Amino acid sequence: MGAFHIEEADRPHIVRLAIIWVILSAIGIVGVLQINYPPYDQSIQGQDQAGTLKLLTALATPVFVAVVMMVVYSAIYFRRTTTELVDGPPMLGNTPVQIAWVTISAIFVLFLAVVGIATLSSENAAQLVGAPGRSIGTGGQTGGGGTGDENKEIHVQVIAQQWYFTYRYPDYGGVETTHLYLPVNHPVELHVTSLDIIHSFWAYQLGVKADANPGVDNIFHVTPQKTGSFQVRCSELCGLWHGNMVDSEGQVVNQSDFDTWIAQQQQDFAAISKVVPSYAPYYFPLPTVKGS
Ligand SMILES: [Cu+2]
Repeated sequence: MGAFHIEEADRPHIVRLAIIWVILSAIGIVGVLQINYPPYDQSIQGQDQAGTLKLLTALATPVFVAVVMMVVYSAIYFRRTTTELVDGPPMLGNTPVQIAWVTISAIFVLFLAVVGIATLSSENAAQLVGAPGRSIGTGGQTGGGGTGDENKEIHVQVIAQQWYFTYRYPDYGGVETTHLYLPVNHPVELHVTSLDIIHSFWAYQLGVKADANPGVDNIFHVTPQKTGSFQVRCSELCGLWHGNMVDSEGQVVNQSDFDTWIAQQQQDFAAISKVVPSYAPYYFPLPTVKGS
């Protein structure tokens, strides 16, 4: 019991460990900051997630280095050379060690809490988790914040079922497709639902993962900021062909390509859109569309 005391013989070890720790931590932090973190930057929201992951990895690096360093160092310098078993000095009741332990841990945890709260309260995170009860097809101004057509969110209904996704565009007469097309730099409001059992819509590169529950209109926001293809898969085990709910043909395209594509879709869908409402949570695709 009593004051923390460092044996004279231990000082070189402590100095050496401190130097090794600082050097390896610095190298480690520089190294992990070079990594391109998932879900990358195809959408503004995905970029935020990647930034948070990068920060947390950098913060964890000194802790990881300290643990590995002490294990390796101890294995090298303090390995048992005699057959005699000797207990080390007891740590229980060592007040300075306890205070240091609690203080350092508390600083880490509080810092992470502040970073986490700041990230979650940011506009982009708020967009991504969405707000319940918003009606669709009314030209809602959520997320984009602007009043002009440029910033008006495009609504897309994501309909999951065993075993594929269908997408409907209520702003364009409810046209329907099995591959998700989105224009670049344009806020999108996703309405995720399911026709049968629980699925999960996961557009990994866009940073969107949304539960698809029957009878629930789950609202998410995303703003793609890079053109290119992306993958959509189901991330909720939903039966025999769950693995079939993967689609690599999602596309983020520029505005004119999107306009051309949606015009073509509207033409193809014209006959159907006369009898099917542009949006309905109870909507079921026509049997002929299934499996296409
Ligand atoms: Cu599934």
